[in-house]
Parts: sequence; structure tokens; C-alpha cells
Amino acid sequence: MKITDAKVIVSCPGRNFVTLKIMTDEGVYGIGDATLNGRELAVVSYLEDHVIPCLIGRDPAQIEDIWHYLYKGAYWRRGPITMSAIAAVDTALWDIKGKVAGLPLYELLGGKSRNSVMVYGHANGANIDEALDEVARYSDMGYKAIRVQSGVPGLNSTYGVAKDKLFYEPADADLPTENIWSTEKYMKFVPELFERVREKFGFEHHLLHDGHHRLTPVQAARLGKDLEPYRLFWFEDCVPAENQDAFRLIRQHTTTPLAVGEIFNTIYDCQQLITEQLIDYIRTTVVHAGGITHLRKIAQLAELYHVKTGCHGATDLSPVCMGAALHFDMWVPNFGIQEYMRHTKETDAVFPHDYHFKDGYLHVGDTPGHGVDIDEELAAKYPYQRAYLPINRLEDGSMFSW
Ligand code: CS2
Ligand code: MG
Repeated sequence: MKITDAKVIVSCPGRNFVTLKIMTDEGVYGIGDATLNGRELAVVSYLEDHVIPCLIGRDPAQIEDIWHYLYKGAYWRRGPITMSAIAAVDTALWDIKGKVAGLPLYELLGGKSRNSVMVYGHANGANIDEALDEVARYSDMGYKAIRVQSGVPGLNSTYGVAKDKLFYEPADADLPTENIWSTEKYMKFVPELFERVREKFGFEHHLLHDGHHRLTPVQAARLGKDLEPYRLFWFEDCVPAENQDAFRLIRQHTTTPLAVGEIFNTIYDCQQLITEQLIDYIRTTVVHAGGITHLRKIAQLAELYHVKTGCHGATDLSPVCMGAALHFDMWVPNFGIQEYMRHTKETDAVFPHDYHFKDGYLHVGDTPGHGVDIDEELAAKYPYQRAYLPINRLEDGSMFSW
């Protein structure tokens, strides 16, 4: 079998998605997600101008060799653009391999390690009362695990509080929206949020919270300690994680489980965090961490150090990524949890898929490959619309992490 062609499909059914489609001389094709929120067209060019010409004529079965050809062959290694492009190729090739074998992707990885995939949803509100209503709604929908985010008194905006209660899309403007942030106001407020949630719902749900890269290590240590009475499933992205050493200080002060990694794109971003057991969950995902081939290596390193997987699964990761991630989740022995922010019905129509949600779990189908397709005719109806993620400034105007 030979790769005869490949193309990049950009579609914006409510938000931008970038999809790579690889075609072969036997009519079998595979698709991979290449969406990088706010920088989509950089990945489109990397694929169209630099990767696709090198794929033509190759044997699609040689997934590992093609991965290394694209990783080592670029000379300039790592980074979100490169690794998202490699991920899209890798995911499409695994999809082809499954279709050729007539097997769902999880069978190719090692078979089912579980019956279904526990997911978490996002309850968020402009204030605690609204957030409590959303926790109740997600509990009624059957979620066993719920991420809770709320507006912070005294701040006009914060991370994770969406206008639309089911679909959270932070890339909201043709140029970056400017948000104002106060760590002091946030840190004072968050323990009260979780005290109220536990007071109302008890301890039957797994509760998660995303700090979204905004604390210093000692602030994260303080907040982790303050949250201990509420037994969180995890406290995510508590500090910007370029400095992996920083997690040692946090680890020394709190037993609140730590999750990080949705913006990591290779094993090297988390090698120290894992081998020094500085985290409990690694959040790397198929689309941004080099595809199934590389994500599998991260998970297998993590398994040696009691670190579980907790793949990122926000709305800005397409159903193609979700489908591939679910097959990975079905196989991976050290599975922790899968994030599941729903896609709109317009998006689901562009990306028909065989996974479904029931009682707090996602269930994959047995379609050969990853079980997700793209309706190119429908996709063409939604042209690209530039949209930036917001930026954050402190109240004194200093640039900060969003
Ligand atoms: C968030 C994401 O889901 C999460 O944990 O961190 O929603 C993140 O803000 C977006 O993926 C950014 O595009
Ligand atoms: Mg996050």
C-alpha cells in the first residue's frame, strides 16, 4: 500500500478545526486532528508546505518510521506546531492501519483494559450559586467526575466560566480579548467554592479544578493545602510548568493530587515531573503530543511512577482527537480519567463518530480505526474564522498567564 495524496481540511462549525486526511492507492484513507487553538494556520502550513510532500509514496503501515522521519528529519525538534502536525499524520496512519486490519484502534494497541472510559464535565458559573446549579445539572446527567470553576468576586472574567453552559470556547475574538486577573482574589475565593460544593453534594463526586497556569509554586502549595479538606480528584495546571523543578516545592506541602500537561508536546516536557513523582496525572493528549505513537511512550513511562493519564479533551480538540483518545484510554493500563467537553451538534455533524456518552462514561464503538470520519462537503460550508485565545493582565497592567 502507498500514500498517494494527503490534504488539510479547515472547517469552522462554531470554532476552527484542522483535519489531515491521508489517502492511499488501495482507497483506504485515514484522518487525524491537527487543531491548535489560536494558531491553526501555522499547523496547516507546516503540514501542506513541509510534511505532505514527504509522505507521498511512503508505506502507511510504517507508522513508527514515519514518526521518526518527521521528528528527526525536521532538525528543529519539538514545539506545539511541529508535534501537532506529526500527531495528525500519526493518528491518520493508525486509523488506516485499523481499517486495513478490520480492527478498532484499541485492539491494535493491546486490547481493552476496561469496559468504558470515565470522563469529567465542566460545571461553571458566574458565582458560587450558579456553579452549584451546574454541578447539580452535571450530576443529573450522570457524571461521576465534575470540574468546578466559578467567577471570582471583584474580577470581570476568569478562566473556565463560559457564556454557554455546555460548550466552552475561549477563543472568542478576531484579536485577543484582554482579561484582568488577581491571584489574591482568586486564592481567597476558591476554598469557599469547594466548601460549598462539598456541603451541598457531599463526597460522592470526583471534583476537579483547573488553576490554568496562574500561581507561583508557593501560592500553589498554599491553595493545595487549603483544598485538602475537600478531597479533590486533582488540581490542574497550578503553575506554569516550563520549570518542572517548581513542582518539588508544591509536592512537599500538599497532598492534593496534581495534574499537568495539556500544553506539553513531548515526553521531555514531563520526564522529570513523572520520574520524580511530582505529579499524579499527565494531561498530554493525542493531538498535541505527537499522536498515539508518542502518547503511548509518555503513558508507559508514567506507569512506572504511579502517574495516571488524564487526557485533555476540551472543545477545541476535535472529535477526531476525542475518538483516537478514547481508543487510547480503552487500552492504557494506567488510565486515570478523560476530559470530555461536548461538541456542538454542528461539529458532530461534520465529524460523524461512533462513541457515545452514558452515565458518566464514554463508550467507544468497534468501527475499524478510531471510529471518526469527516463530512468534507459539510465541512466546506464552515470557512475558517480567525479567533485568538484571550490574554491576561494583572490589575496593574502587567502581562500574565492566561
Ligand atoms: C482547559 C482548556 O480544558 C482545560 O483543561 O485548560 O479548556 C484550555 O483552556 C483550552 O484548551 C485552550 O484552548
Ligand atoms: Mg486545563
